[in-house]
Amino acid sequence: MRAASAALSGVIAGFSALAVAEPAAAIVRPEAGPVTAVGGAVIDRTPPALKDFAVRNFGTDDKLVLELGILAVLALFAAAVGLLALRHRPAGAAAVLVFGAVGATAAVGRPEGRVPDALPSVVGALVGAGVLYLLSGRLAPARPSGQRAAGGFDRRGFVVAAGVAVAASAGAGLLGRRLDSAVRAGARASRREVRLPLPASPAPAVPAGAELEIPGLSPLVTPGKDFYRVDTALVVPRVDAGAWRLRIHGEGVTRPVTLTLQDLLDRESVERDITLTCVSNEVGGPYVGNARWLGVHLADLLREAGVRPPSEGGPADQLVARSVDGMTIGTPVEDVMDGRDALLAFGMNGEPLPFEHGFPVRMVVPGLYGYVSACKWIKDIELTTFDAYDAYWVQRTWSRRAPVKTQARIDTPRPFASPKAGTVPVAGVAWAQRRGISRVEVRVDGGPWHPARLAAPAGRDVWRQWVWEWPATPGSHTLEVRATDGTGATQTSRRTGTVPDGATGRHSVVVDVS
Ligand SMILES: Nc1nc2c(c(=O)[nH]1)N[C@H]1C(S)=C(S)[C@@H](COP(=O)(O)O)O[C@H]1N2
Ligand SMILES: [Mo]
Repeated sequence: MRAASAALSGVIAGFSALAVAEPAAAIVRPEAGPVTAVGGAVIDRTPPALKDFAVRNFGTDDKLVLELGILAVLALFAAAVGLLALRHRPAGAAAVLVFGAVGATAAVGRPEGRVPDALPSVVGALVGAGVLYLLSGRLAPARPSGQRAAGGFDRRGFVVAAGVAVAASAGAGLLGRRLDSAVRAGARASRREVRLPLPASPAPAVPAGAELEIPGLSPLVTPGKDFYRVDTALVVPRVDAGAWRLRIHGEGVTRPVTLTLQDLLDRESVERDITLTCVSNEVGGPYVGNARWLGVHLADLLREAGVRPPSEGGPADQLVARSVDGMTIGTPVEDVMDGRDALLAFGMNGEPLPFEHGFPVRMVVPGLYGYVSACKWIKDIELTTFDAYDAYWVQRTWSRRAPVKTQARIDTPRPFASPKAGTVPVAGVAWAQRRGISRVEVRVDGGPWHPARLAAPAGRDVWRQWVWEWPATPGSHTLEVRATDGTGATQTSRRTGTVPDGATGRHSVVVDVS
């Protein structure tokens, strides 16, 4: 009973510490909360294979799983610290402070971490240590003069103290939520106030027949709420658009500039349909989406700043984009300036960027995987060289350069579906940004390849729907697809993993026709 109460007092102390640290983080910086900070540090140190595993198995929930994991580990340690405090009160309290130090170190050590980011963890740890000290005091054996048996303790006193600690912590936690949403309200209001310009250069008209409208097939344009999300941010940055600035500087920049959102909105805007793909997308995976982006041509801004691409003798071959949360993304300057629609985007599907997708401004570069092109919550662009600097994922064994590989995906039928014998539409999407898709073929059980019918092309930077009417016969069958790009190159059948520069191989689906 005493031991259980001791473990419980450790858990309560941990709870109090977090309940105080989180409101403190809402004031200092949301990312500075101890759980978020430790989670971020874990993400920064996660080997690519494990990160890929997490993205693959938990998708956008990967971060929730990580935070729950951290809380579970913390609860176990807290219980152990409670038991330690039973034997030696100061030692228990000191152990809580050690945890605070871990949180503080993680917070300050994050890419954009500053010394004040230690504050939430420090304050939380002090409160936690105090709570543990008080509670474990209640667990001291009753004095011989007392009425209770030796080895007993002041049960009532403990329950009251524990109740007070829990109630006070819950109150602090609720206050924290309030503070946090107040902080976010400013950013939300600034997003509502953004007036997107009419595009000076509208997206080319989508031809009739670009959308096949087959049940289960991905729509041509992915709605924002369904658009995949891959990033390292445990808390989505909520940038206040009014305070946002973008700086362009570095090697070969003769006229460095700092731009406001209004500066960008006032320029000639460009609207384009561009398909974005993640390098962590497995063959047949979900991390690809197509949106209508609104923004400005990045190349024009770079020219005005004096930047020349390497092919014109410019000294910088790498453009490093930095986000407000410390992500760094390195893009070939040549690619950004070769005439493709490399955008600084502020609109997505007719709205200001959603916070999850980079509000107020992100980069979008057709033909490059997101980790080498699509910096969300961008705040800084530095011109440098690939020799001089490795960006975040490159430091973690991914390739410096990563053009998107040609891929086709079967959307319908789903794996292990059991369609009825007869004509079954096999349909999906194929993409080869910059090159376009010229052919898609399907085969059954390793038999001959059948050409699929392609939807009308909406541009070579846009994925293309396809369908093949399959005369399905009863039994188990394997459907397999391959795409050929606009240069005539057919995607390789060789299977490789996502690391270091994107998966290859053909998507296949097993179905059971009844
Ligand atoms: N700031 C920031 N930008 C980022 C990332 C990130 O982790 N942080 N992830 C990149 C990766 S790996 C991809 S695939 C795209 C995904 O963009 P989306 O989440 O809008 O789909 O964003 C890129 N931009
Ligand atoms: Mo990605």
